[in-house]
Amino acid sequence: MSSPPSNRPRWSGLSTRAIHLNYDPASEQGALTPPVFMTSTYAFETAEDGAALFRGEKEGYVYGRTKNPTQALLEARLADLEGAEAGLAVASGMAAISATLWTLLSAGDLVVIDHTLYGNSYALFTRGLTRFGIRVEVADFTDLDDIARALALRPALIHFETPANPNLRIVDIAAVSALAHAAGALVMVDNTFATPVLQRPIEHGADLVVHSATKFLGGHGDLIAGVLVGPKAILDRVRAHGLRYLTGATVAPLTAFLLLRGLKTLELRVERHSASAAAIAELLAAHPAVRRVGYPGLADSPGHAIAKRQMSGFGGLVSCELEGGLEAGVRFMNRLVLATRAVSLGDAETLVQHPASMTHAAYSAEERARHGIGDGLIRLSIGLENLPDIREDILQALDAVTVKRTGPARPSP
Ligand code: 4LM
Repeated sequence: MSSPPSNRPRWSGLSTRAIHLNYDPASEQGALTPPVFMTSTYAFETAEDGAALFRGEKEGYVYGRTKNPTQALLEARLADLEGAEAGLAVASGMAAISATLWTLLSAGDLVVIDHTLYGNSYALFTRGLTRFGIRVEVADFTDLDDIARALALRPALIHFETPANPNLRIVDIAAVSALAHAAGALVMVDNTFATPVLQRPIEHGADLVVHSATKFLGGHGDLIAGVLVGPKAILDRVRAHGLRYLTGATVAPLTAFLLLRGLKTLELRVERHSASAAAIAELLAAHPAVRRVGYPGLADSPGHAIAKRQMSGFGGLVSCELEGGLEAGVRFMNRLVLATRAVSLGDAETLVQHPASMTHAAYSAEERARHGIGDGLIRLSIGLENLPDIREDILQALDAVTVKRTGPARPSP
């Protein structure tokens, strides 16, 4: 694949860079769309060349488990969008997190995590790493005193999500990063819910950013992939160890191509997801059947002031608890017609799921209760359908579960 065309300016617009960065059609016979390199291995000109590539004395492609030109273009664009030095694309979000942890941590090290994470991320830390002698401390990252307590234990790394899955809690990236750096810890942030369109954690002091690219980055519910971006020295190590032999979790060239395509419309899509989600959050907050709404864009939500500082919009996810609790929540989900009952998020389709029994089932019931993931919590990923249709679907399902008032009917005027 071509190197950055030297005669082009460095565009400032996020979509412009997502569409054009590091590719010049002239270098590929005029092809508008970058070719997909469907190859597993690469020819060495001479045996000596091959040996030099293996020793790392020569730059180039060797074998598709660690690098492919389609993947390299994707990685350059992802790093650029997040304001990072380097990027790495892998087979899933879980692969991005695990390849990083297996590379950076050793037995005896301590990691501090926020208590509200995607269920399998939480399981990887608390049930997976701990089997190999890595210690894990859970803290409340919205409470700086609790973080200070955990940082006094001298972790090698801290990890959190903001907005967090599933309840959209907001963590102050700048404040937490400053405390962690003072304690000598690396800061890793899962930016899946916000995407670089709305939030770039490295600008606020984070060292490493991971994504489930399965979600908004891909955007069409047709791929599984993950991303890590950060300093080149760390990314080189994760590629050479975490990807090459600790996980072998390579992204397929065709998946890298679909992600490059997804990035071209990322900004457009995220803006639409966010605008519709904000409207749905308002609608839910005003509805008598709804007890609580989780959406950082609501002026009275606990993380609103921090979210306004570190995000340029509030994203496409909304959570809520109904007055009738779990039972009403299940009836509400089953009544939806347009919205699809499914896990995952960031797709064109509006999706609805029940975290306690689905994405966060890896937490014990006691952990969920302690960590603010209520049994009645419902998570909506607001899609790209027209807002009046999404609205109508949600309203009809809410009306079906609204407890009808008993007593005499109001006299007609
Ligand atoms: C879901 N989430 O919530 P892969 N980080 C975050 C996530 O939400 C996820 C991953 C990592 C959901 C999947 C079913 C914040 C996943 C893991 O699924 O391995 O690409 O990403 O619905």
